[in-house]
Amino acid sequence: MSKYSKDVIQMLYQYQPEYISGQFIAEQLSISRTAVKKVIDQLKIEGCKVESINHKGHRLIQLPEKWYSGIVLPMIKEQNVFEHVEVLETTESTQLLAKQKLVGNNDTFLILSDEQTKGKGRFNRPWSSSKGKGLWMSIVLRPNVAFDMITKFNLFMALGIRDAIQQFSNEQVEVKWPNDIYIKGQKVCGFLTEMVANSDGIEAVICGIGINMNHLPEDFSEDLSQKATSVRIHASEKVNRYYFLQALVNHIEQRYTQFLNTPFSSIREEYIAASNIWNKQLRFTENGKQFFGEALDIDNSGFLIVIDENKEQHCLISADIEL
Ligand code: BTX
Repeated sequence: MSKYSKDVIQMLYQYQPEYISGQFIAEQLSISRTAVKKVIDQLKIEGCKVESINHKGHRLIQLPEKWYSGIVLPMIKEQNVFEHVEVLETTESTQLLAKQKLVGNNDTFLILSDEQTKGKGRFNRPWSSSKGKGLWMSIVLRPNVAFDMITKFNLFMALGIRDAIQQFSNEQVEVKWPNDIYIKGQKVCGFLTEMVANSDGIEAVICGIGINMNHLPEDFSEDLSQKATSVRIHASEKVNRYYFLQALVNHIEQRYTQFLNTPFSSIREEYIAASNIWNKQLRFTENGKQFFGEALDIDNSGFLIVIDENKEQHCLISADIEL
């Protein structure tokens, strides 16, 4: 990617639907018109829909499929939650990178990658993050709260992510307590919340979010084909990842404000109604131990109340649940 492509695409994005001349772009970026033309030709080769008309200039007629930091940055900045944003073509894991980048500063930020080569789920399980199809990102926030609020944070984020996916899905989108989002019994998203804390409280929360966006059924590997789905599979058309990202950040911002200002009890009913774990036999794994049972309730602290086959009640803070 050319050194100037970020700036050129940013200008095209910010001026859309207007045309801007090559001369104007060249002046703003202090480069030659030939350099501008080269960048625009390259953007077109990469699949950007840029219309160029003699004596009028260039305009972006549609948001591209590929991630460009020149578009993501101004889009996210409008929403005020994150101080900076990093957009990568590939990385091992945005979560790993976010944990490295939060050290020695107090910034809030978002890292997005088109592909992860070693995406991770909970307990170090692999998270499949193929190129171009999904939304693989980690956010770092700095809530000034005690470390035991992390569970509550995760519950609010679940609803934020659910809300965003629901905006694009024709089918009902459900939360599988505590870390997954499902559509019609298949996993469309997995997320996890980690933290860095000291005795005064939380220094940073790192929330990693993986959403299968434009996968078609044949895009999933054999082991995932029965259990995974994508937003696209349940939407009317291919999802533009920029519009989705904008909606997601918007919902995250709303739920984050709610998390900071209200107790879990204020969203408890909503969370229960959005959950897909009721009235069925479930297999639970808690600290390596397995048992079968039924979910009864989620209490005001966000703990899951479960009754096992021996009629014994459990109060779970986190667990693996198989539907
Ligand atoms: P989890 O441990 O609940 O889910 C992992 C399990 O989900 C895997 O064992 C596998 O069975 C299944 N799985 C793997 N990939 C997919 C997929 N693409 N779609 C559906 N099911 C899948 C949930 O962990 C938390 C996942 C967080 C992923 C994000 S992506 C951005 C950030 N970076 C990173 O490395 N992780 C997070």
